[in-house]
Amino acid sequence: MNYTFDTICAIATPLSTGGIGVIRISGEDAIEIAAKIFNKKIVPKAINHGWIVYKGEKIDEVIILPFLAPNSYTGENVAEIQTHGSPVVINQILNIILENGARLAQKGEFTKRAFLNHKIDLSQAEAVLDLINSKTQKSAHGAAGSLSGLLRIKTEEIKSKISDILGKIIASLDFPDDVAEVGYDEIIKNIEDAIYEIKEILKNAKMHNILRQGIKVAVAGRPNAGKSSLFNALLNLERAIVTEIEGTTRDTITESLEINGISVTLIDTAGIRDKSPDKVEKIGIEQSKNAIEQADVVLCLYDGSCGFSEADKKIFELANNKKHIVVRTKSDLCDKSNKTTEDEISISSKTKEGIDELKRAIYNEITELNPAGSEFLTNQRHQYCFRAALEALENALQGAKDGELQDLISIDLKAALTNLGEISGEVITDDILNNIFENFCIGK
Ligand SMILES: Nc1nc2c(ncn2[C@@H]2O[C@H](COP(=O)(O)OP(=O)(O)OP(=O)(O)O)[C@@H](O)[C@H]2O)c(=O)[nH]1
Ligand SMILES: [Mg+2]
Repeated sequence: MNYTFDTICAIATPLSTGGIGVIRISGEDAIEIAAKIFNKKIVPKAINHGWIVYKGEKIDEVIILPFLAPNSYTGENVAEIQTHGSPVVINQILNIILENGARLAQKGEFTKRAFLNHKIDLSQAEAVLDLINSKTQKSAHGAAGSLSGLLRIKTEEIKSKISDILGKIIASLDFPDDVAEVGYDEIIKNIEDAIYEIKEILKNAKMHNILRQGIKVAVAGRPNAGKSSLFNALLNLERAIVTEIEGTTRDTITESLEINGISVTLIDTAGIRDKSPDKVEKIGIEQSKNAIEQADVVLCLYDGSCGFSEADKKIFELANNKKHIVVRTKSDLCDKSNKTTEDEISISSKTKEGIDELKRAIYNEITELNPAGSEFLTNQRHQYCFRAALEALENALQGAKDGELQDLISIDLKAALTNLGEISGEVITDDILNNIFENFCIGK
């Protein structure tokens, strides 16, 4: 792969009014370009305080932090300019930098350069994105673990187990007179160890995806079942309109909350009924069905004060093929012993009875509780690589158990190493690289 490293620049902070704004310049000419627009000499490794000057006019009082290659985020010369946080001023300074020879960075180009200049591996670059996008403390913790290299270290450990045995096999094949053939027991033991480690990581894959992306929970049921009341109770906020009139909620409403460190998008839906909905309600009902379709978990509500009916059953059937929790509402109005199903949860949005139990049930529904599993985060690309490596190792293991020629076993072991090498980016194609960095924002 050939890359040209010209000098790039971008605004690194959100473009809105704030205390400060940061513009980053990276590349061979970064310090030189910063010096051209600054009213003082730039001293390396120092905090430089002065003014950005353009055509003799003072533009903004700034601080410039110069980092000399290779001791910077990108591994190149970097100048970080801290301006006052006015979008107008920040844009003006960016334009002046562009006029002086830098090019506008593409999405994720700073982090891509950090990877290409061997400052971080690919799993760490991806962790930067996860950390920026973290919605909860738990996902930030996992992303920070990956950023600090925990995923890389774990992958390296597995790779070294495979490399050890592969090295011995190759040595005995290349120098049959000097090196004895490796015992099949030893080969089997090493492969089994590597397989075990990979399976342990993949066990947490679902949890990692949930931590990274959050989940969607839809509140569904007949009109007046108490959906909006429960929606408000879960949010602890009077967000949705609640009345005794059937068909109060017309549109789906979405809000975010956190349950035990998981980001949840909660969706209140319009009550579903067959009888006499008007045109607007009909559209709402269609939206409700879509929301159920797209949700990870559906809360199926029925009005406990009226009892379970055929109409409730019909709605619950819409959620049959996905994770759902049956919720009996208005428990303050009804006899608690009168349950329809064993594992339903009785709640009252009025007295808040059962709300915490319901939150726990949502959490249990989506996670196999494994607190140790969030030390680092894997994404779908890593999981794909681990699965491919696992498949190759299982082939190798079968071969070893069958006493196959070690030459053939080594082919599968090499394939597993290649798959694992893709995680850190040591084996990588341009397409994969571009895909990864496309998800970043400009300036990172
Ligand atoms: N006593 C009592 N009343 C409740 C409870 N939950 C909801 N209600 C009442 O039931 C009625 C309907 O509640 P909503 O939350 O608007 O019901 P909904 O399912 O959103 O109804 P639609 O939006 O019309 O589909 C309102 O009068 C609420 O005050 C509860 O836990 N206890
Ligand atoms: Mg409602």
